[in-house]
Amino acid sequence: MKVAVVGVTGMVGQVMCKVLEERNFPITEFLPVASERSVGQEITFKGKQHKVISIKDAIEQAPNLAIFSAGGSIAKQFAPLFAAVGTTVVDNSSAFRMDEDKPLIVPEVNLHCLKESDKIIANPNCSTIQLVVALKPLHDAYGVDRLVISTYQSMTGTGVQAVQQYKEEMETGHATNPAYPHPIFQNCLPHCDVFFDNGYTREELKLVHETRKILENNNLRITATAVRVPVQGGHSESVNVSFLKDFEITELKTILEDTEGIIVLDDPTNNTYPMPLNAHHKDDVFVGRIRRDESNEKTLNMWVVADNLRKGAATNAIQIAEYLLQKGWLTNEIKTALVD
Ligand code: 11C
Repeated sequence: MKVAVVGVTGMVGQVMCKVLEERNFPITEFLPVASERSVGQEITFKGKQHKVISIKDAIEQAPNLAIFSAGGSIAKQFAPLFAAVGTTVVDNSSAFRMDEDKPLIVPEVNLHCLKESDKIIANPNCSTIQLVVALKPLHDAYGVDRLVISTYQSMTGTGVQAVQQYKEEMETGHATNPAYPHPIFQNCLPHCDVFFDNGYTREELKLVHETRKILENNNLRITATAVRVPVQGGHSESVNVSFLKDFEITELKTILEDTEGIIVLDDPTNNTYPMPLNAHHKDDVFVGRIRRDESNEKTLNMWVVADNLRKGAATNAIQIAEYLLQKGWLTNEIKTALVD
């Protein structure tokens, strides 16, 4: 397998390399790709040094797979060029997520939406991924009707500049090149990504639209408030779910416990509940504080935590790639046809 990681020097790109190594993805040729200013830089992958190449050079090599974490405009421009040479692209940006003809995939939830002919596959937003992993088994059992979500999102979702802002504010009280319009050290901002005219942020609307697409129900009623918190380990979400059918809380917990990819941590008497510190560097989605909403019928409260750079980005993308590999769909057929 010839595999390109596009955006290899970024925060998510680096985690992608780590996850590819850890999961021993069968790579015979590794193509680290980044912007022109990083070309020639050395990257260590599986104990060997590799020179970063340009995206155009990578397309010429027609890899079987290109995993993108390079932002929406790079993805829009270059993912179709990779697809045209037969490469399958798994893209972590928002560029293609809502395109009707592009699948938006969380392997625990909707692998059935993938087809052999899909050449550009979208990886959802981190806050959506952990939400739908926790919701899917409950949706199957009781039918989700309405969701009220409040997120507590790690600074790593913004990137290196935000983590740097936090460090400088902590050390000197002032950041030289802040990522946010306000301090993040000892603060929290009800503001993730840009605001739209309706008063919601792009992050909040991603939660609405991506969740509907992945759960294949455009009638789901969803509302969200996304908050940035001075945390590094992962994103947390308070999720209030109203179901169509009533549930029994012990049965509901058992359903979550029996679902692959979910770890239930829910023992309030021993102060046991999910926290971003413990989710850091892990691939599971952690669920706790599972309790009935006593103010509303058929409604549940739960707390969902995951490492946003791993399950929320890199791991999810690589799980998609593993499925494509297992199906035998990373064949680079177009290129073969051209060469023949
Ligand atoms: C954040 N969820 O935490 C964002 C980061 O659409 O993939 C990822 C943005 C995206 O700010």
